[in-house]
Amino acid sequence: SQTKPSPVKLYDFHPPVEDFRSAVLRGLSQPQKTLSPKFLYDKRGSELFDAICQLPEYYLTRTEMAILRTYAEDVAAALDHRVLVELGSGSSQKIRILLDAAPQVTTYVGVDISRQHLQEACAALMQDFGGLDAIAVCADYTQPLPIAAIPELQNRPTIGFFPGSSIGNLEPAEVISFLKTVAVLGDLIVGVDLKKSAAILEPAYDDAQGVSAAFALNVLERINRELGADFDLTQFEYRAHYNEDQGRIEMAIASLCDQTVRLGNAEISFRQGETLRTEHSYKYTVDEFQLLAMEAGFKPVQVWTDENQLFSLHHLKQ
Ligand code: AVJ
Repeated sequence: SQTKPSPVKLYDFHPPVEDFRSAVLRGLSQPQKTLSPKFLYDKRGSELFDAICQLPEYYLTRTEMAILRTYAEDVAAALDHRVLVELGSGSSQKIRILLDAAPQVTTYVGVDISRQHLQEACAALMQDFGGLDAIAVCADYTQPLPIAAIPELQNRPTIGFFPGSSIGNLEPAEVISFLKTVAVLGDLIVGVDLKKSAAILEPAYDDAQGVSAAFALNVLERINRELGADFDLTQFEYRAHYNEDQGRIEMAIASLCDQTVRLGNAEISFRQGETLRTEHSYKYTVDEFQLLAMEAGFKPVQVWTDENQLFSLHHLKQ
């Protein structure tokens, strides 16, 4: 059957792409070698992350979806007639649960730095939800949203949707500044992973099939391919440890020997056992996250969780 291409309106703010080479060189020159988690998501990395979301050990995605389905009516009521603004438009499945339950929502705005993925997601939503206007905003949502330049967001009540515990990659102090930045959206629905035992957390981040390890180690392959480095992947291993004091999973790549890696003209040395940090994934109790939200000026009004208290979905108001 012929389908007409949906006219997706695009506001393109041309988010600057940080120079991968300089970011990697800078990160690998620090005493604690560090890479930003955003570099994990090249094409292969995004595929591996999708695979992580299907793992039996990775409870986050399926639990958040179950919460959305269970409390769809309540969440739909929280959306009211607002313009629904999704920060990071990767979770089409989740937004669909919300839109199914909230036919009164007539405008969806997806904000993402990946232009093509975003436009495709918006087009698909317009095809599947009759009467829905889906607007693509290509921008970095960690930076102040230029809402003055988006007529659909002006003089209309909005609500931000930030699922998946993506907020867990931020340090707690960064969470506060991030929430202050997105406060222009008014209300917020945020998915946050809950604190729980290391016996559940560690396998979720270091699964039996080795997908989490492949996801982290893929960044070394990316550096080899894109920056002409010579990381020998057999000489590194992935580690995920729950730091209970800090309330975070610490993900890193450890060097299995003393070695020197060439990166273009630079040389990077690793001692045996030295780590390269790839991610922190923070976990919060409901109270801890509500306190952070209050420090950013939000009023926590509602929280939905699953019966096993694995995951939380917060409704924050201005
Ligand atoms: C995308 C940040 C929510 O921390 O659970 C999953 C990333 N890394 N397994 C998480 C991740 C390894 C994920 N977030």
